Amino acid sequence: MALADFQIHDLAFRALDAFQIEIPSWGFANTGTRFGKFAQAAAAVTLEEKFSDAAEVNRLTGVTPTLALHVLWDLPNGLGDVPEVRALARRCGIRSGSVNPNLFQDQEYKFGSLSNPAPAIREKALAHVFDSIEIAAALGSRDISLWLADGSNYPGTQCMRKRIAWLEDALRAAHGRLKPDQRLLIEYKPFEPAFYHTDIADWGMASHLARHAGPQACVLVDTGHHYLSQNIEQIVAWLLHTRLLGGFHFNDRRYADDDLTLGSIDPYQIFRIFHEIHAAAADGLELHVAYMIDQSHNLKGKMEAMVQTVVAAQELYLKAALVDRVCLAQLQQNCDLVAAEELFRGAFWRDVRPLARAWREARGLPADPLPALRAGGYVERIARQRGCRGQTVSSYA
Ligand code: PSV
Ligand code: MN
Repeated sequence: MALADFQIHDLAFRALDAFQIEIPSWGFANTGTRFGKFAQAAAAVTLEEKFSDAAEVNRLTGVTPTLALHVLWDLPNGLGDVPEVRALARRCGIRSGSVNPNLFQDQEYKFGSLSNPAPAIREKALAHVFDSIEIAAALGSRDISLWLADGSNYPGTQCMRKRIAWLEDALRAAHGRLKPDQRLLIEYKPFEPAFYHTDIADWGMASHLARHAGPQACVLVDTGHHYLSQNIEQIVAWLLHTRLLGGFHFNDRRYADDDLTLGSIDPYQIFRIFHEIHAAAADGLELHVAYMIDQSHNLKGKMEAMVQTVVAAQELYLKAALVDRVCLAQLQQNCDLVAAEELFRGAFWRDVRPLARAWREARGLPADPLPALRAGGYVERIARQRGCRGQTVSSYA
């Protein structure tokens, strides 16, 4: 028997109350590709501007209370910047979110950071991770999101096994510095900037390193960090099963790590990922999944792209929450393929926008955040105040 309307309403409100997503400070800054960067007048340069933009997104959507920080870009003086970040967070009503060490920009990291053959460079990289853990602790941030650009460009130029061992040692040492409530999220990526081998190339390698590091380490899935046609929801199912799913960096792509807005190319994939998570929760798994956005809005307006992303994430999460799981389990058990698939796809095709609007109104939020952003004049105001300063950050995201 299909779910009754009142059950759907109830399920939807519970799902939306539970859903929050973190926005990245770098999503508001000017970015581009290696071929060029197009500066936007409204782009944020200072951390104060990034916090202000994040606060506006949260005011409109109500589900983005935290801002992910990249240490080198946002706290160039490390711990010394913590008081300012704390003050900004207080003033803007936005908490500091995950802390991202930066082990890919310094010249020394040309041949790697934690898996560089030179012990002194490995030590420098590890010291930066230790500092990042301290920064996170001082800011009250639970998660340290670690992505390494380490790898090599040509066969035979590096010993992959030695590099595994160096990574194991470093991540275990980093784990030893975590406070009891902190987590180390290990992000994988198959290629770029390294084009022959990447030291943490997939979820299996990340899982091994997390297990080796210790119980507070887990895996971070960036949806853009997979080969084309890879079954990401199956990876998610495995990480759920092995209790290693720490969180997501959401974005969409057509070709590689394109960093397009979530759901712009393949919303069904995000729905399928959320379905695995809802199903695991329904089966009683205790989950601590951090949902984060990691996008680079090179052409779209930063604020619009961010609000659009948050709304898309909410809607896809909601669609997946409304899968009739009891019925689906029965159909799966009976191998009733077409009926199971139709039920599943039916949930994806459901128009959940009226439910999302009703929830926002009930929570005192604008029913439609994107038109509300356009009507509010925030973007025009910051564009006037900030002007095109042409400053950019790394094009990797
Ligand atoms: C690397 O492509 C990545 O996904 C990592 O998460 C970085 O921290 C982020 O992008 C920075 O742009
Ligand atoms: Mn990422």
